[in-house]
Amino acid sequence: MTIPMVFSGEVAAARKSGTAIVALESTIITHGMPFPQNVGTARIVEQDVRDGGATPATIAVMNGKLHIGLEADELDSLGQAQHVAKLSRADIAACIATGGTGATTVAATMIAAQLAGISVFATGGIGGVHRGAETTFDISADLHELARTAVTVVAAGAKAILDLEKTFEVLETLGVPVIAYGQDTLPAFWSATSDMPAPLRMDTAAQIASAQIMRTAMGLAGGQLICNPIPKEAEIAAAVLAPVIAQALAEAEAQKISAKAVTPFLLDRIFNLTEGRSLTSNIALVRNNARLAAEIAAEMVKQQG
Ligand code: PSU
Ligand code: MN
Repeated sequence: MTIPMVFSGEVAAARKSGTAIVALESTIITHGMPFPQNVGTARIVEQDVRDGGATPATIAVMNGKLHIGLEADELDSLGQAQHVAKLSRADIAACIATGGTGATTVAATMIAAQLAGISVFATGGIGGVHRGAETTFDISADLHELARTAVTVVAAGAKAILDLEKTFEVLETLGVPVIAYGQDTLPAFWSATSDMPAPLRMDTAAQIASAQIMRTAMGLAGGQLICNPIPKEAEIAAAVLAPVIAQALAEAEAQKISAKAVTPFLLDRIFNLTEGRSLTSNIALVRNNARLAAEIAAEMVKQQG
C-alpha cells in the first residue's frame, strides 16, 4: 500500500534540488492559536524559514492525503476549519485511511517528516507530562516519539502549563538528548530561563546537526529536543505567569476537561487571562525556533554532503 502524500510546489522543488527543508506542525494553527492570528503566524513562520535559507513544509492531513507543505489557500482553509481532528501517533493512519482531515501534533509531524525525508522540525513547545499525571496518567505521546523517530525538534522547551521537572525526567528515561541552545539552563516556553540545569548545551547549529547525524550513525533511534530560549524582549516572567497557569488549571479541573482537550483549553484560557500577551510571546518564540531550525537544516545538508 502506498501512502497518499502530496508535496507543495516549493517542497517538491526543494526535494528535487536536495536543499534544506524544515517541517512545521499544524496543531499549533488549529488548536494552539485563535483565528486569524493562527494563519498570520503560520505565514510569517514559513517566511522566517525561507529567510533562513530553507524551505518550509507545514504538515497536515486533508481529505485523506498527507500534505507535506501547504499551498496558501490550503493553509487558509485549515486555519478557519471547525472541529479539525488533532492527530498524534495513535490516529494519523486512521485519519488518512478513512479520508479524514486533521492537524498534526509534534508526534504526528515527526512521523510525517521522517516519511518525507525531512530531519528538522520547528514548533513552539512540545507536549509533556501534565501536572497531576500521577493520577491522570496524562503524558503526551510527543515524548515517546522523540525517542523513536529521527527528527531534531526545535522548541522553546515544554509548555509551562506542564510539570516540567517530570517532563524532563521522562525524556531522560527515554534516552532523548535535551539540548539547551546557548545557555546552561532549560528555557520554560514563555520564560527564557528556569532553575533546571540543561542536560546538554550547544552553541551552534553545526554542533546540533552533527549530533543528530552521529546518533543515527550509531544506530540510536530517535531525535533530539533543542530547547531554544524565547528572545528576552518577548518573555513573560515565570512569577507573572504562575498564578495565571494555576487559575487555568483549576478551571480545567472544575470543568472536567480531559485528554486531547486539555492543552487547547489551557492555552486559550491563558491567552484570555493575559489579555493576549501569551500569544504575542508564543509567536515570538515560534519565529525564533523557525530561524534556528532553518540553520540546522542547512547544516545537515552540508554535513551529509
Ligand atoms: N505548542 C504550542 N501550541 C500547541 C502545541 C504546542 O505552542 O498547540 C500542540 C503541539 O501540537 C503538541 C500538542 O504536540 O500541543 C501536545 O498536545 P498533548 O498535550 O495533547 O499531547
Ligand atoms: Mn495528553
